Amino acid sequence: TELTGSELRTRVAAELQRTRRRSTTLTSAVDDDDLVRQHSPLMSPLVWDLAHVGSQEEQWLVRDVGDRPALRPDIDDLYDAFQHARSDRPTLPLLGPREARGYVSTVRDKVLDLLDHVSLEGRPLVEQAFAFGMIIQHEQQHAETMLATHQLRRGEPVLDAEPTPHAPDADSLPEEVLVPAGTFTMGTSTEPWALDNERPAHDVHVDAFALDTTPVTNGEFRRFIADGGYDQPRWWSRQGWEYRQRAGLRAPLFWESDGVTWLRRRFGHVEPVPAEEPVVHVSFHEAQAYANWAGKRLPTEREWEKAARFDPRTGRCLRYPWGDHEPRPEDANLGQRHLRPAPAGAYPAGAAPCGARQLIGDVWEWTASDFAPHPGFEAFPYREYSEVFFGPDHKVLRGGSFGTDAAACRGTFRNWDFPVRRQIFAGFRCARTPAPEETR
Ligand code: AVJ
Ligand code: FE
Repeated sequence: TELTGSELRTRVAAELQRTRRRSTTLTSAVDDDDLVRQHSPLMSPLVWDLAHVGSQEEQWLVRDVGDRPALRPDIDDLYDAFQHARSDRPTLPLLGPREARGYVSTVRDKVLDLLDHVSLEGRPLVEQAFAFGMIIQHEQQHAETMLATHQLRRGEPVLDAEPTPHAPDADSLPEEVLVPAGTFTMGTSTEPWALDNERPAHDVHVDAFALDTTPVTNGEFRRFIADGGYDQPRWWSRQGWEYRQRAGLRAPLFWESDGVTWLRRRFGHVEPVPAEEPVVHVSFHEAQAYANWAGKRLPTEREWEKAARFDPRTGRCLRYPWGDHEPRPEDANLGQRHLRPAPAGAYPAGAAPCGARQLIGDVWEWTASDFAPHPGFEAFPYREYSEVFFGPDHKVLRGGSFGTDAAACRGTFRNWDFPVRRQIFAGFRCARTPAPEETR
């Protein structure tokens, strides 16, 4: 459904505003010392993320789309993620908290003004307000990054959230769902704000596979730990075992044991690890080791997307597991509404046609696949968004987490990271190649 020009402008303005409220919350919850401090060498200071978001908005919307004069060309380099590693960013002459807040609000005022005047036709960058959608998604992606910084931060809790919904029929769900062999259309050529790496739509054959109905839970992961999973190289790839040894891994990040119970630190709260919640803060290597131990494997990215989008009743793909409508609160745990995953089996309304639950929201799910271009990929609007990351160094994650906003999440959305990363809100579910008699 295409929106008219004025509906589109109204929607863009509302999304910009909603997104900025989130950035403001995440950067007002702590004092100025905490904003400029580095909470982990893996992360930028929060005040860097804030001004970086403004800098990208200035470059793409004020200068490029709006063709207006530059505001702060002198700081382009400071906030270019490719110029400075995250670990070095605290040593840069960054804008302070007050200056950064002033800068992002000045940029935003210019953008809201030009949104009323600029044509939304004639250039690929503005077609269906793409550049605005890209900048909204960019700010939301940094809001998730800032949330991960909050999780790494030591100290008293400063963020609040509602409790998660229950999973009333969790006990009666099958452990796995079966997806029959066949072709489906992966990716998209029609989703207006899809990023370059989600394009174009293309047909892919996928053999029959079984997929866990829900993500692997803390309770299940504890059994892997108790069975010596972290001490047995046979479950790990060679690289995974080397990493496990080097990093001294024994449990997911943020877990600690007093020898009897496992506790976890979550946004400043120390609490018993809840058995029924999807495990989060595990690396690709830990996910893969667990899957091997369980006699299964990680799903390929194609399998994940087919499970999440293919509707065998029509032979077509949906935008989301539940259909084509935007995520509602009863469909998925998105948008930092709950600062934790919901129990496995929650969100029956968000189930995919194959019966799998929680494919969108709760935890990012590691896949077995390297980040690679879809056939026919074209970098747009810049090579540094996706293209420079293609290759065997990055594994694909799918589905979004409780920290991901709906604007930056859909059935085709692709995320990627190094296989050793654990500070992101990542978990996984397992897949399995069924025996021939199971698929008859
Ligand atoms: C798609 C989440 C891997 O955070 O590095 C933010 C998104 N790109 N700014 C990242 C992104 C540029 C990206 N990920
Ligand atoms: Fe960025």
